[in-house]
Amino acid sequence: MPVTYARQGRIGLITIDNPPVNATGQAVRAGLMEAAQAFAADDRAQAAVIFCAGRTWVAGADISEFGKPPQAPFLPDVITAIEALEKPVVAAIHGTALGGGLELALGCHARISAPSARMGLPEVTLGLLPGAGGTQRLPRLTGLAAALDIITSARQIPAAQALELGLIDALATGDLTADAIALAETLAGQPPRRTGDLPAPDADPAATDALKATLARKLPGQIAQTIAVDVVTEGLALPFDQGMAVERAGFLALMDSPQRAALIHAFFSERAVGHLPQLRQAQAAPLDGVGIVGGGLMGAGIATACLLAGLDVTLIERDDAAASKARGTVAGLLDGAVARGKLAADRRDTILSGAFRTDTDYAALSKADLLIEAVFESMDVKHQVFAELDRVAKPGAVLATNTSYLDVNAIADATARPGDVLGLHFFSPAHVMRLLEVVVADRTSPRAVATGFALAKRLGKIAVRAGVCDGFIGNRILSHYRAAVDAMVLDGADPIAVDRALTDFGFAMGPYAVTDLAGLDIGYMTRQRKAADRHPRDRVPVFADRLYEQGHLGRKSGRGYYDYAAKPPVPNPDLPALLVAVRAELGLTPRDFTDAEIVARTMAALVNEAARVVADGTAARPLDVDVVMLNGYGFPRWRGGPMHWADAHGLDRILADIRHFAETDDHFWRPAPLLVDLVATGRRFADLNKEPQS
Ligand code: 3H9
Repeated sequence: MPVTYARQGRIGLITIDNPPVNATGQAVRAGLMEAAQAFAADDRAQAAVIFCAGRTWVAGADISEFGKPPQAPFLPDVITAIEALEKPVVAAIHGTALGGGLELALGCHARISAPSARMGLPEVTLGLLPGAGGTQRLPRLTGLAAALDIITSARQIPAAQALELGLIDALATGDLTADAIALAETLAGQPPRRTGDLPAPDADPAATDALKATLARKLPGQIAQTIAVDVVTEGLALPFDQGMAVERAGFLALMDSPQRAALIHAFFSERAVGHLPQLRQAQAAPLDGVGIVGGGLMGAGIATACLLAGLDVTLIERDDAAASKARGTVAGLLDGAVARGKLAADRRDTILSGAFRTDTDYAALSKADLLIEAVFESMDVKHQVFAELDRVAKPGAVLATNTSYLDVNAIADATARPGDVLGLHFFSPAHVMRLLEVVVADRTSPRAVATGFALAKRLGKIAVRAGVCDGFIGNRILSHYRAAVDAMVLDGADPIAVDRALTDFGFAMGPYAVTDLAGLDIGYMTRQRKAADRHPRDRVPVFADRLYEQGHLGRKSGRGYYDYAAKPPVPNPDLPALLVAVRAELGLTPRDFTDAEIVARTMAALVNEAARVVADGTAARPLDVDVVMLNGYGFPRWRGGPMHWADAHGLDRILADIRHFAETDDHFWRPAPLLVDLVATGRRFADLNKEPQS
């Protein structure tokens, strides 16, 4: 039974026990209804407390039920029934009270919380709005501005702040159970204080309009946040019951939206990436000490990520000057974390005087459990580093390379322990970006893979397993869609228009703004590296080479596709002439591209290569690709990732596009066999998302 009712003296005790997070699935809703009735009928009980077993209070509605036929009793009705009870009910909150969980607490007549608890209404992150009274009860407790902030930001507020806002009535000072029962004792025999009976706060149209304008600017394309604002304000202008009806209508409308499906796909995919057979079989190495080789921006970023997570880090550089520079970089990144409120100033000092050490002797790494190499991208250099690591590392230490494209099998060959070697591909800035590709080479042991995933969890990152190939999952797909946008620019598209079309689609940044940020030298070096393998029909973005050769490296030189002397940056005024000259030189007749064609070509290229990445096992499943693109490449979360988007858009339409584009370039536009097969058999990428077997 996920919900039980008992009594202690004159206090009824309702316990929800539905691991892992006490979500209000159908059985919990039915159980709560029954428990409320049992309490109502129990003449000896004069007040009740709702507790949750396990690690948390209710973390929300059961998301896995969404999109399936709804089953009574519905959560708003359950909460309304509890609120309507004639005897007071206290919510005793620990862990996280989220979504429907917080709404359940709001429907209780008093709330007490463990000081460590956190509360929030994260429904908008799932493309929904609070649908069990949150839009109408929360503002009655906290006021309108705070409620709109909590609902639209989806942030979790700490218990102390919840107390200040009036969201809860008390913080437990000792044992939560005892304190909650004591609170119920004080309320026993009194009429219950129903949140729904409290007066609604006054409307503030100017503030509401300003909030909606900010949301439209910050979250282009996303609908849940603005609809939530409308539902809150429209509902509050009506009597409570009618306000609840407005909320229900808004909730159900969003439940049917493609954005809800996409965001919930993202939620479950980010958890499913860790469901791998290797991880079940293996115990990760301990992570007490981490060694890092190389203190450039990447090495320093990885060191900072580890230090912020409380790990001990020893960083090796080639000489004292480089070690001292690396120390300065890490100190600067920690300062940034202090400025952003992510780290207390005194913790920074403790880290720099204790947990963080630099050295020039590899022997200093002899005690580390995990060693991460972040040196120059050259196989010779990597071989030297790994030979050294093999020499000094203790038995069982895991050896990782942060390479973004080199062959991890070949790197492992430099050691006598290839089972301990894997790739850990961090994204820059490594202490900020959430994605970590865990690159599994042919001989990498399950223990090493488990260590990569354990590190990601410790650092608050999302790990995705990737196979060995040039670019792994993300950069390999990126290089393909880069080729598609560059080809459009060669054929007449304006890079600035390409950026705009793709940011309008929802990408965080357009490809040319991204190039400016990374530096045009990066792409230039990649093209140089790959020049020998280039097919005669591969199209070379000569315009990008030309910009680089003229010293325009993007942001770092002040000019690339955009001119950064201006604030905000403007398109590089010399770019149109440069493009005209390059096209003339190549004998190309420019044509116009609509935004729709720009998006269609970009997405077709992306999805086509992603299908190959799945088919050859570089990504375990389509959902792994989605998680990589969402967390490392600015793909719009509300579109669920490229594979989810492709399923929703129609694989047959994408295949038809590819075949159409192939009429003018059948070298680049070759349909991936997996895509052809899925269309032929009427399947979708989602059909391949089951748990991998190996
Ligand atoms: C809502 O409430 C709508 C209402 O307003 C109206 C209704 C009418 N349902 O994240 P973890 C699973 S919308 C089902 O790894 P953590 C999760 O998939 C909901 N399953 O743990 C995972 O399964 P697995 C509003 C859920 O400690 C396991 O639990 N609420 C749910 O890192 C552990 O999860 C939210 O949006 C759920 N609600 O973090 C809260 N939640 O092991 C969503 C989790 O098979 N949840 N699971 O992979 C969270 O934010 C985090 O899970 C939480 C714990 C912070 C609670």
